[in-house]
This record gives sequence, C-alpha cells and structure tokens, in this order.
Amino acid sequence: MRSVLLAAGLLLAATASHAADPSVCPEAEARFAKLGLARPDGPLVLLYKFTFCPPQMTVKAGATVTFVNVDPRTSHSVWFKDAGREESERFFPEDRWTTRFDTPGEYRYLCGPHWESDKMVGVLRVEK
Ligand SMILES: [Cu+2]
Repeated sequence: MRSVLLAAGLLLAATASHAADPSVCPEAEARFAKLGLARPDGPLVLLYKFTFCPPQMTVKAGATVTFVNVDPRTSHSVWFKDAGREESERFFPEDRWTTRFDTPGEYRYLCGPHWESDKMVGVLRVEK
C-alpha cells in the first residue's frame, strides 16, 4: 500500500513538471525541422505551446544551451530565477537565446509570462 502511494506521488511530481500533452515535444521538433532553422552544436531546448522541450535536460558544465522559440506567434522568455540570474529578453518566433552554467547543480527555470498561467517551467541539470 505504501509503495502504491509512493508511486502515485512520484507520478504526480513527474506530471507537474512535464508537458501535460506528450505530443507537444514531438510537434515542436517537427516545427523546428519545418522552419529550417540551424541546429546548434550544443544542447537545444525548444519553446512551444507553453512548454520547454524537453522539460528536463542534463548537460555538461560549460556547455552552451540554446533555447529556440518555435511557436508560430507567442513570445517567451527564459528565467533562471532561483539561480539569481536576470530574465532573458522576450524572444519571438524563430528567435534564439543561449546560456551556460559552469557550476554543476540543478537549475530550475521558467518562462516569465507563462510560468504561472501555463506552468511553463523546466529543469536544467548540469554535471561535471
Ligand atoms: Cu512562455
């Protein structure tokens, strides 16, 4: 019984930080391909339908992470608020923004205009 409750709790925790609709990220990838945007050398996060794709990512310390907005008309931002960083500019469809972390850790981030209303949040794990 206890393990069932634990499993249910883990499931809830997982859904809260993932896109509710599992088709969103494959769609985001398809949009990226369709738009013919240049793929960066390093890790890539797509912003689409109020979702960071993938919502959780692990990268090496010092890697440049590129965020690309593939929404047709919505602007977004990326804000590593808990890390004390400044919010990015709002970036528009097909725009990109990059950041890097040199110190290993788990960095939660959010989209300024959409984290509250649409739970647009993500986690970047940085390892040595
Ligand atoms: Cu947003």
